[in-house]
Amino acid sequence: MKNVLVIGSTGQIGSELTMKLRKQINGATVVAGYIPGAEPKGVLKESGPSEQADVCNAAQLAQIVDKYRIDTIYNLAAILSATAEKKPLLAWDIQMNGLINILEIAREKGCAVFTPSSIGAFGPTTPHKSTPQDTVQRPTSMYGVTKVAVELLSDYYFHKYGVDTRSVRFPGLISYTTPPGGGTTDYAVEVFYSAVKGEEFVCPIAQGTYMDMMYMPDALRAAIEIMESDPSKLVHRNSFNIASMSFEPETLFAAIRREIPDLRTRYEVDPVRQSIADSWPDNMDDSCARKEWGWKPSYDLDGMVKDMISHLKK
Ligand code: VAH
Repeated sequence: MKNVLVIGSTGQIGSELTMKLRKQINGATVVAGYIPGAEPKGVLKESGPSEQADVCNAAQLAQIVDKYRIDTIYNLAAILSATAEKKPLLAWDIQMNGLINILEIAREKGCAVFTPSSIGAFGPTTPHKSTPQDTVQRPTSMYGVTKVAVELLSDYYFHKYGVDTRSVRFPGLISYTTPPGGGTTDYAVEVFYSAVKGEEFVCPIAQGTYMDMMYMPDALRAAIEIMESDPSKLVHRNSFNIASMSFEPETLFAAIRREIPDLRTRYEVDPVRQSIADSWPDNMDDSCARKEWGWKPSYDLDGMVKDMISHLKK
């Protein structure tokens, strides 16, 4: 990767991935793509080029790819699961019409493409424990429907046109830089802010609801390592299960209380997010990612909790 376009560069993943790519790849050009109203600010703006990049504007994307001779596109534009239930057509438009624009440009101009999938690509009939790499995918949320279609369309462009598409199924991502918006797993981020502010946290997800989660540094490393891996070793492409930890709210709260003992919590279950969470796996089997491109997480629950709290306290 030398010249990279990050679409959605001011979102939860994009804001940190853009900075990591700029630091990690010597001499790289990493273009921060954004939409009006979500312009890059501060170090994200000052540390490299940024361009308005609306996934639904193919001409605009093509012009950026030509201008910077982009060889890799990270497509991180998405409406997350809970918001997608409120705006299903917008989610379809961004996730699907946006993706076909990107894949057509990648086909014409020879770019590699990373469009993440998610645990949201599984549904109630998927095996919940040690969810296999290849299994039933009948999601019941619009977000999940788009993620299965993202996986299938990305594989189609690889098999039919040789476009170098690769991606991972992200667990719920936990970070302290840019809060997520409208996700089912967001509770696992929001509770940290309540804990450091000494506020009671009202949890929208019921006790006992297990979901795969991952600390952002591991997620960013996965997104880069898969794109830099040896393609001849890839049996799968879109998208690899990757896992690091699985917990239910009480387990997370207990880990936080080991650092902040007076954390107060109570439950007010949000039926929309709860039904989505119930349809998702408890934990994924990521043996294919480990075998085909050497995936290995480096943060466990306690390591993540300590690092999150130390950064948020600053
Ligand atoms: C969501 N954080 O909750 C996102 C993600 C795996 C969950 O897709 O919608």
